[in-house]
Amino acid sequence: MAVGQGADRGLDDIRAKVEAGERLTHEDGLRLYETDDIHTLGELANVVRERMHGRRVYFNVNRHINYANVCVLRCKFCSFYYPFGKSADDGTPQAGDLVHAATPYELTVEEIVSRATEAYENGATEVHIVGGLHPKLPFSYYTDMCREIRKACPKMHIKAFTAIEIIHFTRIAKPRMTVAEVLTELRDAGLGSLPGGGAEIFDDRIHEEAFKNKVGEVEWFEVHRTAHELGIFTNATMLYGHIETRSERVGHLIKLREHQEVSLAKRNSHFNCIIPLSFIPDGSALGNLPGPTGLEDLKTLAVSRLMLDNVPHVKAFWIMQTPKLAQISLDWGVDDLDGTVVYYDITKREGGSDGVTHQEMTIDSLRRLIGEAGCIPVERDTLYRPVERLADGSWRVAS
Ligand code: V47
Repeated sequence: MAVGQGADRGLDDIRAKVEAGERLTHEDGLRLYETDDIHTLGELANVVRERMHGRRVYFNVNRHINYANVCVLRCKFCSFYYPFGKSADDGTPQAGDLVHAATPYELTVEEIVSRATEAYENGATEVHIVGGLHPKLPFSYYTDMCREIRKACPKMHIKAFTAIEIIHFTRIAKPRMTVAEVLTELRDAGLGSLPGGGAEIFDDRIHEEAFKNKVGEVEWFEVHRTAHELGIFTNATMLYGHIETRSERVGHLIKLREHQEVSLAKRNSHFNCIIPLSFIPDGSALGNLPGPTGLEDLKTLAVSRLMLDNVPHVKAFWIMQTPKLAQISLDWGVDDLDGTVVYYDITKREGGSDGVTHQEMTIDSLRRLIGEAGCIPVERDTLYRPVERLADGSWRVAS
């Protein structure tokens, strides 16, 4: 059946499960992907989303800071990294090189704090900080960064460092530290929660082909398990639309669901949201691939909502899905938009290699996107508590 030819009755059994709140299987997930009936898929995802959140759509006022692009890894999907060990003056990629950024950079702690402070003064409630695996920066760089931001911006939530960076810190710390020790030290310095990056696709084949020198799912889950045991909330991602199959995506979502099940039952915190990241090929070593279409984006967001029945929020990161599709996705299971962002170095959809990293959405445009979609905009903090803006320009977490 082609798109638009009416309801796919073959999904009736899945509809019955969704309406009864029953868990979907791997096979159900694949059938949802394979249907051409995009409308029924959206409707089903919306049943779950409305059961959890009604018509509310959350957004946040944040600032992303990417502290360094120098990296010991060479992930094929990444156009952000500058290979550690290559001198700056031969930065232009040569024949035979994997594609990568042309210029290395690393920010000082002072520069990071100054960017965070500027964001804080402009009303940001969160700073989201990640970067490449830099072999020379000491662990104290990261703890100082958190401590100094905490001092300068007492109310701002610091969401920082993917699981991959946390594992890197355990190795560069002198003496070496455990994941729990690293997380505890960062938390003492001001870290609030962990973002979901670095998950990619939990599958050995994809790991081998696209990011084989990076730690894989065992370590990614170890970090998130430890964080949840320590009561640190985290997010989860899935990077889709490169060399993985739909079945491998569904497998990835089920692994997250199983982890979440244990965190909810036995640990002190859990995943707050899943962020499906739409692959942007431009400038990466997989730049020959076409990347996902809009319908594949919508399907992936909807299937994520339906498979991850125990994760509260599904976030569209408009930098990757585009603002227009992110708006439409609010009827395909998405209840959360990140965010005002302001600067983002890791990917850029158009003109990716022009070096311009200013990518900003104002509060008014976020509210407009959400309102026009027939939804109720709710500004939230990182932990999904509603934020109240006061007449004097300050903000507080609503009680
Ligand atoms: O870890 C890298 C991915 C991630 C590309 O937790 C790419 O709230 C698409 O994790 N095309 C970083 N994706 C972004 C991320 C994130 C974003 C917004 C919110 C949150 C959160 C987390 O982006 C990386 C990697 O998985 N990525 N290259 C690319 N070419």
